Amino acid sequence: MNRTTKPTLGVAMVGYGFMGAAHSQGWRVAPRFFDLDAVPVMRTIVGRDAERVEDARARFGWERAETDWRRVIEDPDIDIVDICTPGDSHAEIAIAALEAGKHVLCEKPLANSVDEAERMAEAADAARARGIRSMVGFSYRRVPAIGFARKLVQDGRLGDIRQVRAVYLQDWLTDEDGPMTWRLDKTLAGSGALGDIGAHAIDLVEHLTGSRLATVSGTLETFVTERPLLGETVGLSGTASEERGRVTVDDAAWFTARLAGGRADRAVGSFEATRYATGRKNALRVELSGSRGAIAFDLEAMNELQFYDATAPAGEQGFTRIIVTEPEHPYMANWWPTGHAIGYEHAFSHEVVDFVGAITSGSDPEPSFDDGLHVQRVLAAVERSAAEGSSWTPTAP
Ligand code: SOE
Repeated sequence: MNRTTKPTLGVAMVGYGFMGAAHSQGWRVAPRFFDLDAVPVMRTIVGRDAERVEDARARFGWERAETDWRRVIEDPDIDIVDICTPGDSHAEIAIAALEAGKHVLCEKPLANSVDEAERMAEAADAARARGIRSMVGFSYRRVPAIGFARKLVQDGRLGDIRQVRAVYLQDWLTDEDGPMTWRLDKTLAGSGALGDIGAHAIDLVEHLTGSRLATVSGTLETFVTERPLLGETVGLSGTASEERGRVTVDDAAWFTARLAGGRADRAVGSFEATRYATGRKNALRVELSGSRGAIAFDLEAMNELQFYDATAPAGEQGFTRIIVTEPEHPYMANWWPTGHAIGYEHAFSHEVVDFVGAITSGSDPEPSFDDGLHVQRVLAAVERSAAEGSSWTPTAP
C-alpha cells in the first residue's frame, strides 16, 4: 500500500510533560520507519495551560491545541486517545474515551488505586467487544534487548527460572532541597518510587517470564518528608520556591515476591525501587536465574543483553555480552545498519507500532488494562504488607 493511500488514525494526546514529549516522538517517528497499515496523524495535544500547550503543540508538531480533554473525546476526527497525565486523571479520561469509542493508550501505572484500575479494566472489556483497543504504556517491554531476552526465556534457554532480581535505581531526589513535583504527591501520583518505577520492574519480570507475582512482602521508606514547593519544572525536578510542602509518597520500596505460573513458576524474587540510589541515573536491572541459563539486563546499557548458557561445555561457560543491534533482533531491522545503537525514545516508537498494529489487525495489544490492573494489585499488596510490618500479602483480590 502506498503511504499516501493508507487509511489514517487521528491521535489526541493528553499531557505535554516529559511523557508527552516522549510519546510525541513515538507518534512522529514510527510511521516514517515502520510500514504501518494505517498512518497515525498527530491531530490534537491537550493541556490545561493554554500558553504552554500551544508551545508544546508547535514544538512537537501537533495540528491543534486544546485545554479541555472532553473536546477530543467528542471529536469525530480522533480515533486514538493517548493519556500522558499524572495518574489521578487516568481513570476519568480513559473510561470516557473508551465509552466514546476511542482506542486508548494510557501511561503507567494504569491508575492511582486498584478501584480505579478495576473500573478502567471493566471499561476496556466492554470496549473490546466493540473492537476498541486499549494498552498500558509500559514502554520498556519494547526495548529490543527485552524482546530478545523474552524469546530466550520462551524458547526454554533458561530452563526453569528459580530466582529473579529486579531493581529500578534513580538518584534525582538525593538533594534534600530538591523541590516537590507531582511525583511526590500521593493525590496526583498514587505512590512514589513504588508505582513510578517499581511498576516497570514488576511488569518487566512478568513480561519476561510469563509468570505473576502472587504474594509479596515489603517495606517502604520516605527519607525526606518536606521539600520546597516547585517553581519552574526542569526535567524530572525543577527550581525551588520559598514555601515548603509535605512529601506524601515513598522515596524507596523494597519487596520480596513469590511467583506463580509461566517460566518462573514457584520462583522467588527480590525487587527494589528507589530515587535515592546515588550515582544511578536510570538503572532498570533485571536478572533471571534458571536451571539451564541466566540473563541480565541493565537499561543503562540498553543495547546489550548478558546471557549465560549453563548447557555449554564447563570450560567455556560465562556470561556472553550480546549486542542487540542486529536485524534479527526485535524491531531493529527498521532502524540503522548492523551494530548501530538505539536509545530510550525508540521504545515509544515501538509502542506506537504495536498499538497501531493491534488496531489495524483487530487483535488485543499487550500489556492490556487487565495486566495494568494486576500490577496495581501488586503495588497495593506491597503497600498493605509494609503497613502491616512486612507480612506476606497475596496480590489476588
Ligand atoms: C521518572 O522516575 C521516570 O520518568 C518514570 O516516570 C518513567 O516511567 C521512567 O521511564 C523513567 O523515569
